[in-house]
Amino acid sequence: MGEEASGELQTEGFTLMEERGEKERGIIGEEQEDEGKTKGYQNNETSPTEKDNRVDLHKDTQENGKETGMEVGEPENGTELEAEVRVELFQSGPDLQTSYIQGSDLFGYVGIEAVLDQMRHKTMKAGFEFNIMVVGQSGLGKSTLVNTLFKSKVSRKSCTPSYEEKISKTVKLHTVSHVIEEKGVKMKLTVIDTPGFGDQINNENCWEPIVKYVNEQYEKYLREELNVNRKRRIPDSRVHCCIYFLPATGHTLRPIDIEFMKRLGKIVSIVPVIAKADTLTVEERQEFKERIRQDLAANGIRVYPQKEYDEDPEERMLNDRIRESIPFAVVGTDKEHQVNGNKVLGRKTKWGIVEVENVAHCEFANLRDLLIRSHLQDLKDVTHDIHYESYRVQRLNESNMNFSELVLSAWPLENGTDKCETESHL
Ligand SMILES: Nc1nc2c(ncn2[C@@H]2O[C@H](COP(=O)(O)OP(=O)(O)OP(=O)(O)O)[C@@H](O)[C@H]2O)c(=O)[nH]1
Ligand SMILES: [Mg+2]
Repeated sequence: MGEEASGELQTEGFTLMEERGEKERGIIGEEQEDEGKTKGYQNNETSPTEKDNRVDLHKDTQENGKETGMEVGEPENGTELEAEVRVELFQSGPDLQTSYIQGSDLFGYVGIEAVLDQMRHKTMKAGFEFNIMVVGQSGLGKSTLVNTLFKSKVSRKSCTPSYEEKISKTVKLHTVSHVIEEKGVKMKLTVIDTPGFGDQINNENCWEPIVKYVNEQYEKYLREELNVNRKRRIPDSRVHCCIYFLPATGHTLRPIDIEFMKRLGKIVSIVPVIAKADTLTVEERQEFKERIRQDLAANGIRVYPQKEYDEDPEERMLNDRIRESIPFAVVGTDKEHQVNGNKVLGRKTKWGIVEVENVAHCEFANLRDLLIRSHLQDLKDVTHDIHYESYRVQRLNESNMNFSELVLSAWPLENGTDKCETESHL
């Protein structure tokens, strides 16, 4: 706790899940490679049609195949393979035995879907990382919201009951991590709390430390990737989501909000929220939300989830609903109160208790669900496939594909994270 760590997240003893693309390729690729090795697979040239209709099996795989099928579930009647299945009995020697058997005679179920179980198992073993950053003007409740997130259902289990943190003004980049385990799946949730910005008389370039931090994490990842002896799983400290706090003014976006989101929206997934939403009436909140959406569109600001990354109509429908309710009007607290015999996180006022996790009171639960329940993997994918990819392309172009130069050159952002404090509640 409170350990100065030069911005480096503590990942020892915790293995990371690779990003979606890598993971799928990794797992499937690995399995195939292993099979090839252990079963003496020989890659014979075949026509594409032959390949399509062929299932390659090792001598004793017929039984294994059946076993796997049994585990996952029996095939439905009438689903036997129509096409002829060519079974090749492989031998490690140069002689290759080949025999032809009708698919329906042999089996009706190959068991490919078992790959899902394999992927699940691997993910459960490896766990994964998710990093959220909170940004906004000083006093808007960023640190309080971080605490709320950790005290809410996301990590109630992992919090010591007596853990009470006095929230004070944040003066430097501060990362807090929890390992949350649910049904055997481990997630390391890291929240990067930033000091309030925009408090100076001259706020020119006040977003620079944030841009720098985000890029530094991409740079770290890139260097690990380019390493000759790279780690099997690269530690991922990249910012998967940036929650941007808007003051509940009820007016329009301020120039500083526009400037910040325009810049950051290009390098990270931004989720804007209305801070201290309990200070707005229901009508004011609705009107303000509407006005912000108009301002975002008018200024060409790209916030998450972006339309162009929707993968199919189903995802579009889900994301449209989110886009209609963005920015989420949130309330944060570090206190629990008794309501109808239950302990709830809330803000006590003279008029009653604002329950933070109650969707009728505020949209904190919607934000939490978006981050953790519904879009966690998508946020990681967008970070890896879009934002990190652009950074990577730009860096490699800059160094003119000269990997050694990139790997050996001095760390350009060396001093960037030395003001960062890492705290872990593991
Ligand atoms: N009314 C209301 N007050 C809040 C809310 N969240 C936090 N506060 C209060 O606002 C004050 C500032 O909260 P912080 O969480 O320290 O704000 P911050 O954004 O981290 O500020 P810096 O660390 O200076 O950047 C505290 O007194 C909180 O109790 C909220 O949702 N509603
Ligand atoms: Mg703070």
